Amino acid sequence: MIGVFDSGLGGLTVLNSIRSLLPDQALIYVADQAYTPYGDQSEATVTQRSREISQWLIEQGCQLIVIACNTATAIAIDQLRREFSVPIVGVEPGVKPAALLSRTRKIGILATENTVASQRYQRLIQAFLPNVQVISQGCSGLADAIESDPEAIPALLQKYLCPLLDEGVDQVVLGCTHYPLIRSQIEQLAGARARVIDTSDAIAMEVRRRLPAKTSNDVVDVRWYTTKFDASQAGRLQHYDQLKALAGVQPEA
Ligand code: DGN
Repeated sequence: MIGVFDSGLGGLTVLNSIRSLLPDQALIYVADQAYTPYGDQSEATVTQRSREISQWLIEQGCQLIVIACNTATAIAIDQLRREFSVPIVGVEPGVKPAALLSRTRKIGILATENTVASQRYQRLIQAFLPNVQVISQGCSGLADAIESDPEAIPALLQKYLCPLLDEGVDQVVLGCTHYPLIRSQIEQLAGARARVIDTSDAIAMEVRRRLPAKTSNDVVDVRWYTTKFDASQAGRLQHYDQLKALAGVQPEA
C-alpha cells in the first residue's frame, strides 16, 4: 500500500499518475486541508505536519510514502528520510526536462514562495546555471485560489505568468502540484510562446522503481482523507467525497 499526501487537492495530480501506472496498488491519500496552504506555513510547521501524516500513513500499513507537494518536499524530505525506514518519494520542479527542451535558454518556474526560498530548490537550479537562465516565480495565493477561490485564478496568472512570458521563457515548469489542476488555463495564457511542463508521470515512475518487491494489497482501492473537519468530528480524519470527485473517480453505487 502506498501513502500519498499534500496540503490539499494538488497531490491528486500525482495520485492520478500513480494510479494509471500502478493500478494494482492500494493507495491512501491525505489532504492536510486544516493546514493549507503549506506555502504560507513556517518550516517547523510543514516539517511537523509531514512527520505526523507520514507516521499515520505508516501505521495504516503504507510501505512507501509520496510527499505529493513541492513545498513539503523542499522543506522536510531529508528529515523524514532520517526518521522513517520506508522509502519516501518527493516531488520537485522539472527543471531538467525544461532545460533540455529550451531553445531560448530561458525557463520559468512557478512554485510557492516557500519552495523558491528553500535551499533544496536553490541547489536544484544551481545545477543548470549558467547554461540556462532560470526565472523563479513565487506565486503567493495561487494554490489557495485553486483550493478554494477559483475566481481569483485568472488575475493571479496574469500577475505571475505574463512577466515570465514577456522575459522570453519558452518552458514553464509547474513547480507546485496544485498547478496541473489549472493546466489548461496556464496553457491558454502561454499560447505558442511556451510549453508547460509537469512531472507527475515521472514521479509515478520513481514510485514504481522504489516500491518494495512485496507490497500488501489485500484490498486494492483508494482511501481518501482530509484533516479539515467539523468541530463535532474533532480528532478524526474523515473520508472526503469531494476529493473523489476531483480525482475523477466515479462515486460508488
Ligand atoms: N501543492 C503543494 C506544492 O506542491 O507545493 C503546496 C501548495 C500549498 O500548500 N501552497
